[in-house]
Amino acid sequence: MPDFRPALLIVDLQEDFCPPNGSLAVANGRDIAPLINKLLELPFVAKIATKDWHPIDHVSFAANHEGKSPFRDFIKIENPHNRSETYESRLWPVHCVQGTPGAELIHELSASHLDTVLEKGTDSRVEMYSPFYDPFVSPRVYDSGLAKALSEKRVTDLYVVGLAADYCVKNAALDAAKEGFKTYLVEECTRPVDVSAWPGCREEIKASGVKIVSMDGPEVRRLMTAQ
Ligand code: VGL
Ligand code: ZN
Repeated sequence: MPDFRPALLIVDLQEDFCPPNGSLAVANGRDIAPLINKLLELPFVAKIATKDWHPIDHVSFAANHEGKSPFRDFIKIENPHNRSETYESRLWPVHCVQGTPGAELIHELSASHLDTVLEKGTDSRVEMYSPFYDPFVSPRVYDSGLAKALSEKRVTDLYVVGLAADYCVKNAALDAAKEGFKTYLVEECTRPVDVSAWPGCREEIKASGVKIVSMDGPEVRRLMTAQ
């Protein structure tokens, strides 16, 4: 039997991404907590939560760009080390500012079961949806060390859940697959910002090699019998 060393990655399950008060609340975002708590009871070799953890001058906040509106407007982000590498990124309301109540993990999450909490999006110059690294490639600006930490624990399979399905969860899953982990997105344990675009986004995630699985499917059930 090949090694099966599963890890759980809970992405950005924070107050600002949840109703009723989150500044970037994802519809029904809080409802996924009980199912994620069930996953936290299972024998993963690592249980990691990420926090979006922005400085107040973060490039993704519309408020930091005169005349720009959150959700509607985009901005060109340049690689701070190579101004010819650019891409268009969506602007957001101010959210998950370091040390504020909105940046806290939601209290419904059984946080005592976590072994690591990783902060991301801390460089004000770059957007970082993925908890692995920023989207620039020549050169990369920021690496969180997550891929290294997972390989040191000899993780083979990564189960990804959390918020938001179409941004940070998607990018976490895509990078995990790229890093060579067998990657599963547990669909009941995530919610998208943009519900109408989710079917297309879901196909894109599948096409990247990530398996979209269900709480009562074989990929989760096998964890209940794993040693
Ligand atoms: C996220 C938008 C901005 C996420 C983070 O966690 O999906 N989305 N920052
Ligand atoms: Zn953010």
